[in-house]
Amino acid sequence: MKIIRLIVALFALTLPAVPAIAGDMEIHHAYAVSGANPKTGAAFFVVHNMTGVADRLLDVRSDAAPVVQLHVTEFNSDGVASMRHVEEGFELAADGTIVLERGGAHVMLMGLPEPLVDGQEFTLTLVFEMAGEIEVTVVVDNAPDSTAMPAMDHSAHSGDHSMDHSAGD
Ligand SMILES: [Cu+2]
Repeated sequence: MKIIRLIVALFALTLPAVPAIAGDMEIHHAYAVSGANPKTGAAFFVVHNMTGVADRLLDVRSDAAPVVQLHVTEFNSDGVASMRHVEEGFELAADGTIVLERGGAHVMLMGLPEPLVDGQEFTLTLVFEMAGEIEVTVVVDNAPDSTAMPAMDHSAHSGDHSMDHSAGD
């Protein structure tokens, strides 16, 4: 009984995250946050290329802001972050993935008339070289560790640095 309930609960959690599928290009975890400057915001999503054909995310458009650009976040040797407009877009291998996430690549929204508030929705149009235009609904979620971006399995990296101190004493 407990297991069935758990499955139902998991299914319910999964429902809002059903990926938008268009031409086998899957877009997951689309959400946005307000920037430190309230006239700016950033949007994130994950693209899985299931088309079997190499592609490129050329551009992203939206009516939500006057200026919408693909950005990467780069760190200099002093660890200072800066953002760069990626005019050439992001390469997407056949069966490849593009991850836009906090602290990394993102869609930059500039000149927002109003700050982005939780629950607000807007549409992004992703422009692919091969797959064409795909519209994605983005939900604003300003929570620091947004549930819109479920934890990916990065744990594999951290587990391997097992301490060797136990052998000596
Ligand atoms: Cu940016």
